[in-house]
Amino acid sequence: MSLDLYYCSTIPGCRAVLMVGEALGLTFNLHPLDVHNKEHLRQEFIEVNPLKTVPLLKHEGLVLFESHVICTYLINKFGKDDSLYPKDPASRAKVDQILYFDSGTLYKNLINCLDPKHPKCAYIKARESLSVINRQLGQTPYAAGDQITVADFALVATISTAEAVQPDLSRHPNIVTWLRKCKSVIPGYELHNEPGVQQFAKLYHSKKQKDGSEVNDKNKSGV
Ligand SMILES: N[C@@H](CCC(=O)N[C@@H](CS)C(=O)NCC(=O)O)C(=O)O
Repeated sequence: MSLDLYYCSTIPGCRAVLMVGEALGLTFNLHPLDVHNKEHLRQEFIEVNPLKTVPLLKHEGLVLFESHVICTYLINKFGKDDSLYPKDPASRAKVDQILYFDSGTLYKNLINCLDPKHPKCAYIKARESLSVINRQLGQTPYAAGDQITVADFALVATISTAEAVQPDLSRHPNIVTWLRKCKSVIPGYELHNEPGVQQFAKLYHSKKQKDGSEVNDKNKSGV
C-alpha cells in the first residue's frame, strides 16, 4: 500500500516528513503542490484535505495532516526500533514537548517576524522561543536528550529556514553547534531539506524586494 505524500518543499513540516521517511528507508508516492502558486487550493486536494494544508499523508485509508503527527506515525509504524521516538513515557514526553513547542510556539513566532506588518514584539517572542531551545541544547546534545530523535528532525526543518532568512544566530550558540551537527547526521538533509530552504529564502528575498519590507527593518538586532 503506497504512502501518498502531498507536500511543498518550502514548508518546514513537509521537509521534516521527507527526512524522517529517508531515515526509515521509506519510499513516498510524492504529490508536489506549490502552495505559493495556490496549487493546494485545487478541488481535488481540498476534497482530501478541507484544511488545505500540507503536508498530508494518505496510507491504507488513513489520512493525516499535521507534520509532527505524520512523522511520529511513520516511526511508530515503520521504525525498526524506538530510537527516533522512544516508547519510555518520560523520554517520549521530552520529545513530544519539543514537537508541540515547535508546532505551537517556535514556528508561529518565527513566521510572525516575516510579516512586513509584524509588531515589534514579534522579534522578542521569536528570540525567547529560540532561547528555550538554546538553553535545552546547553544541557543535552540533542533537542530531547542524548540521542537524536524526531524532535531534532522537526526543529532542524524550522530553524534552518529561519537561518536562511536571517543567518546570524550568534545569540544562540548552542543552536549553531547543534544545527551544524544535525546537517551532517540527519539522513537526507542535503537532498530533502537544503533545496527547500534555499527556495524559501529566494522567495522571501524577492517578496521583500517587491514590497520593500525587510526582516530587520523594525529591529536591526534580529532574533
Ligand atoms: N502545523 C501544521 C502546519 C501546516 C500548514 O499550515 N502548512 C501551511 C504552510 S506553513 C500550508 O499548507 N499553508 C497553505 C494554506 O494554509 O493556504 C503542520 O506542521 O503540518
